[in-house]
Amino acid sequence: MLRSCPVTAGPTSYRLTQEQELLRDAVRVLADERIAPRAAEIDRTAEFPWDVKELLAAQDILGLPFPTDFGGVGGELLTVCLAVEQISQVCATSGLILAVQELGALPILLAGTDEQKARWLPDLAAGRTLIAFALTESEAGSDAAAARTRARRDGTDYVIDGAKRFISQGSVADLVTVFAVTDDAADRHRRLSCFVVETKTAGFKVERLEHKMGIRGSPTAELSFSGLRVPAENRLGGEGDGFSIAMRTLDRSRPAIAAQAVGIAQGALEVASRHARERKQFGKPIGELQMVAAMLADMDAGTEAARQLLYKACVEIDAGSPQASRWSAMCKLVAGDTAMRVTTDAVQVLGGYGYIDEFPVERMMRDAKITQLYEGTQQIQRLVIARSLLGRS
Ligand code: COS
Repeated sequence: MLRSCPVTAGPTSYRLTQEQELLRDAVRVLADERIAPRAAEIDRTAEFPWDVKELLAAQDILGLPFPTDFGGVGGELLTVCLAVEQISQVCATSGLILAVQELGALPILLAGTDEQKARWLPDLAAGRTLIAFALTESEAGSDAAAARTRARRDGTDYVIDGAKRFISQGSVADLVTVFAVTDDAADRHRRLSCFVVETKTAGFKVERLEHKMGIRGSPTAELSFSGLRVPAENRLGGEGDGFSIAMRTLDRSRPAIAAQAVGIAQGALEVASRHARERKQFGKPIGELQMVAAMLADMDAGTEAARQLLYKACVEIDAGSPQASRWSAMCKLVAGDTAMRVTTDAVQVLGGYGYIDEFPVERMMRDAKITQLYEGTQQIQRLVIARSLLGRS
């Protein structure tokens, strides 16, 4: 009988290496000792935590997405995700600093020439510069191919005009990978090209920052480009390659959002478990009440299932699975929904205490929501998975 479902390719099992376990534990300690005490304030002030960025740079954590040839310390997806998970367990905004550094740089990693890599990656790997990823526009969100920002060829330059919206860390980045239309007449998936824009270039402007429900320390910017000139050497790949570069980037970047989600869920589970042991009602810790115990058990099982799917997806993607889009979409879908459910239940376990900012679970619940929205909504993840299962219609 003909198989109708995707066959799992690449390694079928994995185990964290000793190095990965050491890294995970070291990042965990750093997050607990240095980042956790800052998390509530970062959320309250909604200011980008430059001190945390410096800490991640000094500890070589921002170098994790980059190969050693270009000044990084690895480039393995699983390792990046382990670090994002541990940091997000205490502060989702801080976890996003690493995830966005990877997201913004992926177009260079995937489509850059060796010269382009040598030009930009060592500073990014050292955390001397930050990078953002600018695909989304006000009228082109899920339908990324509908972008309208233009890049017109002018001699040895391109001139970019247009605007991008919802750009994570767009206002603090030194570089932005920008997707712009170079050929309006081309097929809708061949219209876009990708450029590395230096944000100090004339014509680049941060129009405004969004006021958000969660990940409040991570600035989400609206950017505009007005007659902004970039040399043709800043184009990644060929003209018309932009949509493909964006999709291949998202295949590799969505797992880091899944890692952020798993971290948030684990953080909330830990607060709820501690509370269930300490809080007494009816003469005993509430964790001994079966209804509360069952909630905690479901939260734990769900978080672990999301984590295992994430790690497996990372290994498959790193092994070059032809099903990379499917793995990437599946882990983000499952982890994002798990984070939302687990944090909501954590608030429930804490009762009234969960609803006030004396405990971190209300922040975690607000932070969890974004993982169901960005880098493709959960509906887009389902679309990607269904297309992989059923083919395109
Ligand atoms: N890798 C490489 N190529 C890909 C690809 C991938 N993961 N996904 C699609 N493509 C290619 C297809 O092969 C197709 O090529 P051909 O025209 O040569 O056949 C082309 O791109 C168009 O693909 P498709 O028809 O699937 O494109 P759609 O316009 O239907 O869009 C979705 C597909 C919806 C999946 C895509 O637009 C998407 O991911 N949207 C969400 C965007 C997003 O996540 N935004 C958040 C930004 S970051 S915060």
